Amino acid sequence: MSKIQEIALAVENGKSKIIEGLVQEALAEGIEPQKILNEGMINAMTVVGEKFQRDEVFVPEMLIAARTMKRGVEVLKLKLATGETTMLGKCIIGTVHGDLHDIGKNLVALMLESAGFEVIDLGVDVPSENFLNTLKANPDAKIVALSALLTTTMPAMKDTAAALKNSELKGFKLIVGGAPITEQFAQEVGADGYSADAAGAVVLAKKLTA
Ligand code: B1M
Repeated sequence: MSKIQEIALAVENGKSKIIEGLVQEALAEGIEPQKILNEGMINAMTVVGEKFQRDEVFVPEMLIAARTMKRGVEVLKLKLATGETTMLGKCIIGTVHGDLHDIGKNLVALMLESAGFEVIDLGVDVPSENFLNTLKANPDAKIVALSALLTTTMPAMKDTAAALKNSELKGFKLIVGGAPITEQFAQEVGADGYSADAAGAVVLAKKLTA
């Protein structure tokens, strides 16, 4: 079994005690951090999601898999950082109201930060007023980034986008993403951009603030 397969199995089965060692071993073997992340951990979470849909695993198993992935990402953090030093401006990020998923949002935050953005991370289950108040307190913020993982929280993303876009603050760009979000939905809610993944979110944020 390849190291990537071992990592994927560890995430799938929530083996949080061995994940750090496996990721370190993979790095020592010279496997690219992005490959460890995408082919090892993110793919494993997709498998967990599919098993959940088939009633083969339940919320506790999803939670344990998520914890395992988080520990793995901790090891990758420094390697994923590009080490850029230019300051590109402030970015406010959060997962919208009603939604507790944060792994994807954390990856976007990590990669924005490593690309040179100063990231203000509001966490998960963030009401629209929190985004708005944070933007008011940081009127120089260049990007507001919203994440949603549930179809049931897409309306909260829409409401947050409306609250931000209808505010008197105009100097920021709004970007959105998350598994159920599409380019079309992004346009519907008036976002300035959409990305399907964390790396794309950085490209987008840089383009919008250039
Ligand atoms: Co939940 N969950 N979950 N879950 N969960 C999903 C999302 C689901 C697809 C599983 C399934 O049924 N197949 C499903 C949603 C179905 C739907 O709405 N269509 C689901 C459900 C139903 C639920 C509950 C309702 C289950 C229940 O209670 N009955 C519940 C809801 C709780 C809530 O939020 N209110 C729930 C709970 C949970 C846990 C708490 C147990 C746990 C989350 C723990 C945590 O995040 N700390 C969990 C998990 C782990 C998952 C799956 C298995 C994995 C999510 C994940 O972390 N993926 C997920 C299945 C799946 O996604 N395949 C599932 C890895 C992560 C890197 O990917 O977050 O997609 P992702 O991020 C990607 C992109 O989306 C993008 O970049 C990242 C990659 O580079 N991205 C952005 C994300 N945000 C972005 C923002 C951007 C740009 C890109 O710009 C701003």
